[in-house]
Amino acid sequence: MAGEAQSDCLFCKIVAGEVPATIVRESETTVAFRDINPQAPTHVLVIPKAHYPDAASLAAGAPEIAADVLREAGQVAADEKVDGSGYRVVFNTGSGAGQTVWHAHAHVLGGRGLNWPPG
Ligand code: DGP
Repeated sequence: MAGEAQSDCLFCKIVAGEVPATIVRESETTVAFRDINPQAPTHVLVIPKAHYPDAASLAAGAPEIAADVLREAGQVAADEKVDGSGYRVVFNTGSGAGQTVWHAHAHVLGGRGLNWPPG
């Protein structure tokens, strides 16, 4: 069923506490933790606790939780004090766009200049 934890999903395991992560924020519906391979001084992933494979399926299946993810992304930026200088929220969606973990997640990147267009 949509939203149910998947036994083979790395981020479901982080939600369950079965895989360690440096958690920086948690809400009723979301968890935020530091990316294992940071691409900027601040690189935090915000994920829904419920399993949706990507941002589009999250937005379609649980729009209120998608809003929670975006709100938490903004809170991470404020906590990390990158909101003043500017930060980026990225949902890689599909393997062609670089998605490698099939549990929806927002990358929150900041603390350095960010080029546009992205690579
Ligand atoms: P994406 O490529 O958009 O699917 O992003 C997946 C991100 O997940 C990638 O930046 C690296 C991060 N990641 C992968 N495995 C782990 C892990 O075990 N722990 C943490 N904290 N991050 C991970």
